[in-house]
Amino acid sequence: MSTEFLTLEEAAERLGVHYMTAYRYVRQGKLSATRVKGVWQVTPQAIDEFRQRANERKERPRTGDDSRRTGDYVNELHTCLVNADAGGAWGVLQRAIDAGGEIGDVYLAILAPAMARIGEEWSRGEIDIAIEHQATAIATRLVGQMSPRFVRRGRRRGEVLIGGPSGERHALALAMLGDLLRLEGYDVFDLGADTPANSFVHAASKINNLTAVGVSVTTTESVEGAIDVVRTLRRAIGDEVPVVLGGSAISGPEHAREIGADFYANGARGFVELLDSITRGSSTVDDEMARETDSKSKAAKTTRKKTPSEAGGSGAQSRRQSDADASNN
Ligand code: B12
Repeated sequence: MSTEFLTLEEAAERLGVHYMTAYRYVRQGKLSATRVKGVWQVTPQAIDEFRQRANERKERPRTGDDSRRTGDYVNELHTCLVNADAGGAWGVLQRAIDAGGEIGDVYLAILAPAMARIGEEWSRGEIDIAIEHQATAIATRLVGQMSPRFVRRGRRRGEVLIGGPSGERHALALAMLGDLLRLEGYDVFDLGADTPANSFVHAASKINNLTAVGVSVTTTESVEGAIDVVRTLRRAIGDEVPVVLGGSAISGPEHAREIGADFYANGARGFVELLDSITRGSSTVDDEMARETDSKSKAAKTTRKKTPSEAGGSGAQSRRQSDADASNN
């Protein structure tokens, strides 16, 4: 029986990571490989085992020490943000990264919960809006510093356009969402907040293989703007490209459908799962979502109008929200 071996470059390609990342996995003992005459050899089985362990890590509930630790980071970051201590805030994130946490969790389990707490304190009248603005300015700089770490080389999984409609001012959420999609190998075009409907069309028409358009709706004030974006996009580019709504002002799939969108995605990770199912079909998506994926690929050929029941795949999304995302919304 002959055993197929992959070079480390090929293994990196399969894992969708840079060669040096794959090399680090080998050095850390996370990816099994043997060195023969100076050349690393990796078996397909080792790749499968690596992926399986990575999935298990993702699914493992955050309990015990892990969650206590994450909670500490949130507390420390919150203190730095409300005290306008930008250096301290960066230090907290740096420590979380050095401790070997998943880079996506630095956003979803640390930065987003710290911001959510600031939002709650503002809404209860405990802190002045000036503190919230100052904290947001620092958080925006932190995201700018973190952003290059979310760039992934290797196979591209699709192109995604995201933005907030007119009246929507929550640009920070979009910046974080964009990075989280990049981390998964998507090319992201982020229009930022308060984008007129026609500008969504302009940007969409310039992207060759657009996988989906994501519209962020964080406050009820921007729901009208979202309706306008969906309507204008449909008129201009038909229904070939799925329009996905997300953000805390969208209550779920029904709400997204009322606005005219194809899907609702729950948080960044829900969006990634949905995009994955749109781009390649996935064994993890349930039947409902798989049907929707099928109808989407057909729609690309026939550009027929979708019925509301076909858009029901979004219901599946809401059941797959990660714990981390739950704390954001
Ligand atoms: C910073 C902030 C602001 C800043 C925004 C500046 C900026 N550059 O972004 C400023 C000061 C401008 C602001 C203004 C307002 N804000 Co404000 N703000 C916040 C705060 C504190 C943090 C937002 C943030 O970035 N969070 C981090 C991100 C990552 O979390 P997230 O927004 O939940 O995003 C996640 C998901 O929702 C999802 N998601 C988001 N967009 C999309 C899009 C798609 C397609 C998908 C799939 C997923 C998705 O993915 C993200 C990651 O998982 C939140 C508190 C909070 N809970 O977040 C309040 C909050 C959002 N704001 C709130 C309010 C009420 C307002 C104002 C109306 C206040 C006012 N009276 O003026 C205005 C509205 C302005 C407007 N028209 O948009 C409320 C919203 C309540 C609601 N749902 O209606 C919140 C929740 C505060 C609160 N607890 O009451 N705000």
